Amino acid sequence: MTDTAERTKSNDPCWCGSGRKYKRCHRGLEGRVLPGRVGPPRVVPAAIARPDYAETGEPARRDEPMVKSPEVIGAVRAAGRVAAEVLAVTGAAVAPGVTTDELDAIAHGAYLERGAYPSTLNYHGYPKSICTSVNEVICHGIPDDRPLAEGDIVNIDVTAYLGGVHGDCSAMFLVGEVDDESRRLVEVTRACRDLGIVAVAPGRPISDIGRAIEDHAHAAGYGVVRAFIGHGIGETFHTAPSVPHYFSPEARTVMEPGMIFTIEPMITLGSWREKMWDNGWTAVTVDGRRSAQFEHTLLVTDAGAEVLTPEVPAPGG
Ligand code: EYF
Ligand code: CO
Repeated sequence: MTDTAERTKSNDPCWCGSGRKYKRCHRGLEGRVLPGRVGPPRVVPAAIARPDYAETGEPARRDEPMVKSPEVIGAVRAAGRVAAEVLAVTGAAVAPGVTTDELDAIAHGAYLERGAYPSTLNYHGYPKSICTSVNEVICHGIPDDRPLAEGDIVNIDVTAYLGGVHGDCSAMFLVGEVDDESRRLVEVTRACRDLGIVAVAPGRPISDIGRAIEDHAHAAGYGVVRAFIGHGIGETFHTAPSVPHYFSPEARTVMEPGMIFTIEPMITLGSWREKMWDNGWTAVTVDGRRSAQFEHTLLVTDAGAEVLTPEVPAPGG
C-alpha cells in the first residue's frame, strides 16, 4: 500500500482524482494492475497484405481443414518464425519504466519490417498489435500508458499474419528483480507448456495435452485457467481443434500429422477463475494473485511435434 492510500479515509475523495469516494474507487486495489490510457491503433501501410477482418473487425466464416496442405504448413512456419522474432525484439525492451504501449510500438515496427500484419489489430475490434498481460492479468491485456514496475512479470503475446496465414506465440518477461514465488510460477508455466508439447503425438487424443499440463501444474500447487484454451490456427486465427489445458474427456479429436494448433497454458498462483475488466477484453484472476502464460504454435508430425514458433536469441544478447 502506498503512503497516499494509507492516509486516505474511506469517505475521502480518492487519491486518483476520479472524484469518487476512496471506498468506492481504489480501496482494496492497491498493488493491483489497473487499466491505463489506450492510444489509437497503429497504422499498417497498404503494401502489407492484411487479413479479411482488418477493415471490418469481423473475420469471415470459413471452413478450414484441421490437416493442412504442405503449402499452408510452409507458410505457417514462415509466419511463426516472424512472430518469434517480433517476440524476441519486443521482450528485449522490457525494463522498469517502459510502458506497455511503448512495447506495442516496438512490436508494430518489427512486424512491418518483416512484411507482416499484426494479427490482433482489429481482430473482433481489438485495438492493438500485441497483448501485454501484467501480474494478475491472465490474458488479452491491452498495451497502455502504465509503466512496467520493478518486480512485475509480463506476458507478451505476438501473432503475425504473413503469406495468408497466422503464427502465434507468447512468453513471460521479468521486470528487474522479481520475487522467488513469481520466478517459480514462470518456470513451472514454461514447463507446463513444454510438457504439453511432449504429449503431442499422432494417434493420441488431444485430451492427453491438457492432462500433462494439469498434472504438472497441480503437483506444483498451481491452478489451470479454463476459460481460455489453445486452438487450431492457419488461414484463420482461431479454428478447430480446441485444445484445453486441463484434462477434458470431451477433447476426443485424435491428433494427425499436418494438424496445426497452439498450446498456451495460463497457470495461476491461486484461483484459476477469471473475471473480466470493463473493457470487455482483459481477463484477470478473481483473487488478484499472479498468472503466467507461455505459447507456441505446433505442427503434428509423424514423430510428435514441430514447434513452428521456435525461440530466437534476443537481439544483442
Ligand atoms: C475476451 C478476442 C479476445 N484472441 C487470441 C480476440 O494471441 C492470442 N491468443 O494466444 C489472442 C489474442 C487476441 C485475441 C486479441 C484479441 N483476441 C475475442 C473475443 C474476446 C477476447 O477476449
Ligand atoms: Co497468442
